[in-house]
Amino acid sequence: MAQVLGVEDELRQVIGDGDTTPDREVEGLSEADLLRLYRDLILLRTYDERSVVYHRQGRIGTYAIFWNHEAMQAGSAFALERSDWIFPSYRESAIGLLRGMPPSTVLSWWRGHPAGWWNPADYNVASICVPIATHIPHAAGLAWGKRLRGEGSCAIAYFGDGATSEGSFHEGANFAAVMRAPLILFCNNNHWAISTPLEAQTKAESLAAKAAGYGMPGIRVDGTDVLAVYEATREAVERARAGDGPTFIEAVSYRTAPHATADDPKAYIDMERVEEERKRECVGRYEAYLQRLGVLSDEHAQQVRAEAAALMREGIAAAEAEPPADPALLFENTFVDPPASFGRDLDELRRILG
Ligand SMILES: Cc1ncc(C[n+]2csc(CCOP(=O)(O)OP(=O)(O)O)c2C)c(N)n1
Ligand SMILES: [Mg+2]
Repeated sequence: MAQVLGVEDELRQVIGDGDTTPDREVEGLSEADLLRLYRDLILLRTYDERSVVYHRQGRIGTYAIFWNHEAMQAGSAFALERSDWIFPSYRESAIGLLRGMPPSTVLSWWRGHPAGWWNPADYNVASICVPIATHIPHAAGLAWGKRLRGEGSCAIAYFGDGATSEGSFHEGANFAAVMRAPLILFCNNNHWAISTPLEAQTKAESLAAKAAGYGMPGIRVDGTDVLAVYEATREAVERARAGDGPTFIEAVSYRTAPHATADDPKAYIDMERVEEERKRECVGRYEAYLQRLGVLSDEHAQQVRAEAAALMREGIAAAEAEPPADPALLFENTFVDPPASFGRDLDELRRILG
C-alpha cells in the first residue's frame, strides 16, 4: 500500500507583526545570512520595479510583474546549493540574478532578443517557461536523473495556482513521487490565474491538499514571509537529498499587481483587498523584522538599494547596446529541409525591417 504523507493546513510563519504576533528565529541563519537574503530581496524588487518603468518607456516588451512575489523566490532559492537546478516560470523570470546572471540577460529576454537566451548549464537555471506547467515534467526528469547518477542535488520547479489544473502538473508530480525524484514543487498561490480566481480553479480545500493524492508531503507557508519560505524549502531540500522524494510547497499570497503589463485587474479584482495586502508586502515585512532584531541599519539598507539600482542601470544600457538580432533566426533550426516559402518570407521580413 502506498503511504499517504502528511499535509499541513496551517500557514507557517516566522515573521511576526511587531505587535501581538511574535517573531521567531530560523535556526542556523547567521546575521550575514540574513543580510544576504535581504540583498537578494532588494535585487529582485529593484529588478521588478525598474522593469515596469522600462516597459512604460517602451524599452522592454510585455512584462510579468512579480511585485510581492520576491519572498517566495528569494526565500526558496536561498535554501538551495549552486548545484541544484531551478525551473522558473515567467513569474520567476529574474531568479537567475540570484545565481549571478547579469540583469542585461533577463532584460534582453523581455526585449525578445537572443542575448536573453542563456545556456542553462552555466547557472543551473532552466529557460523561462511560458506554457503553463510544461516545465514540471522537465524538472521531474532532471531530478530523477540526478538521483540515478547519485549526485545528491535536487531541482525546484516554480508554478502558479492555475498551473495545478494542468495535465503537465499531474504528470510531473506523479512521476516525481513514483520515482522518488529529488524535486521541490513550489506553487506560488497568488489566488489568481490572470482573471480566474482560485475558487473557480479548484474544489480542493487547499492546493497543498493535492500532495496527498501523489503520496508526498504538502506544506502551506505564508508566501510573503521570506524566512518561513526559506525554512519550508530547506526541509524539502533535506528530504530530497535524503532520497525521500518530492515535496509540494504551497506559498500563499495575494496578487497585488496586474498579471502582466498588458492586464488591467480593476476589471475583476477586489481593489480594497489589494490595498490591504500591499500594506503587508514582503520586502517591508522583512525590513521591519531585521530592524526589530537590530541587524539592519538605514545606511546598509540604502547602500543595498543603491547597488541594485546601479546594476539595473548598467543592465538596461547593456541590453540596449546589443546589435539588432538577425531575422533569419526566426526561420532557422525548425526544419532539416526548410520549405521554399521560408526564403521568400525571410526576404519579405528583411524588406519590412529595412
Ligand atoms: C498551456 C497554457 N495555457 C494558457 C496560457 C495563458 N496563460 C498565461 S498566464 C496564465 C495564468 C496562469 O496562472 P497561475 O498558474 O496562477 O500563475 P501566475 O500567473 O498567477 O503566477 C494563463 C492561463 C499559457 N501561457 N499556457
Ligand atoms: Mg496565480
